[in-house]
Amino acid sequence: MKQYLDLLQHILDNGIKKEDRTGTGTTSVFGYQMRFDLSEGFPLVTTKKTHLKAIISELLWFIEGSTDERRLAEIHYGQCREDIIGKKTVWTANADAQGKDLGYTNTDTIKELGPVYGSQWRSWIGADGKAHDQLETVIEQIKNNPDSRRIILNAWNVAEIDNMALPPCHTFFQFYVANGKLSCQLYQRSADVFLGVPFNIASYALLTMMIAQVCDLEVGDFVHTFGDAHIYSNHMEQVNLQLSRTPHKKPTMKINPDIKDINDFKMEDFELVDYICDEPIKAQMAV
Ligand code: UFP
Repeated sequence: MKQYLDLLQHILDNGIKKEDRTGTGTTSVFGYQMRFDLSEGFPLVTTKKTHLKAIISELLWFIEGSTDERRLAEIHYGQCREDIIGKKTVWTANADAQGKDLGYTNTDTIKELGPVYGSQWRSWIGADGKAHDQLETVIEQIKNNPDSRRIILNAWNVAEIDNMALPPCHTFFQFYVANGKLSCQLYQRSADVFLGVPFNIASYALLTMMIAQVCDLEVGDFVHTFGDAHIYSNHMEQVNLQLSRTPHKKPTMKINPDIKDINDFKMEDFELVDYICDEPIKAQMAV
């Protein structure tokens, strides 16, 4: 994952120090692009151990259309809600901070986040009051009109941004079909490059693989385009440690080939093989 280390180095070399919403302070660049050929292996960062389970469960949770953080915990831990009380996910802090502030239900067993990704992906409410299933539409377009230049899923629903516990960071993505291969480009408006981006790369790589499979296509490229790409000031030591490491060979992601409907994927349909990685590096998430 040289591309990822190059991005960290690029920010260290060219970034500008800025204040931010969380009060932590960042070094950032505006505008950057990475490209991963998905046929060369699965782009999971190898220079620190990265937990794929959190990535897969979050993606399945988006696909399910849920906006309840406790449902994500159920998928992640494979247990029912009473058994996962107190167990955290990557969204718990946001549910307990901004979600609560917005007045959403926040108990041990329900933690509402407002109309975040799941809601926008599967039921964007249009001016006509009808729910639009953007994910289903994208898949239908890839299958039936693959040359279209309009195969887009947009999570940035302007009218609902203020009601979300966290406005979408991975905001807008587009698919492209050529030579029997499916490519995906994501525009990420805001990126915590040390903690968030390894997740975001793996998540969209996986989504592209899943959609390619249900559309009977091979995988092409994942193109990752950034707006504000930042390193938080309290992640600098961790970034330098990671940059001192040498990337290992990419692992391989095996997906159960029998799944032909995007709604049918389960945790157990994914197997990561040959993941050789370095020790995890802990860091505080800015909320
Ligand atoms: N962030 C990511 N990736 C994500 C996600 C959040 O990098 O998938 F959900 C980071 C980016 C930023 C913060 O540091 O979370 C969101 O803050 P803001 O809305 O102020 O950009």
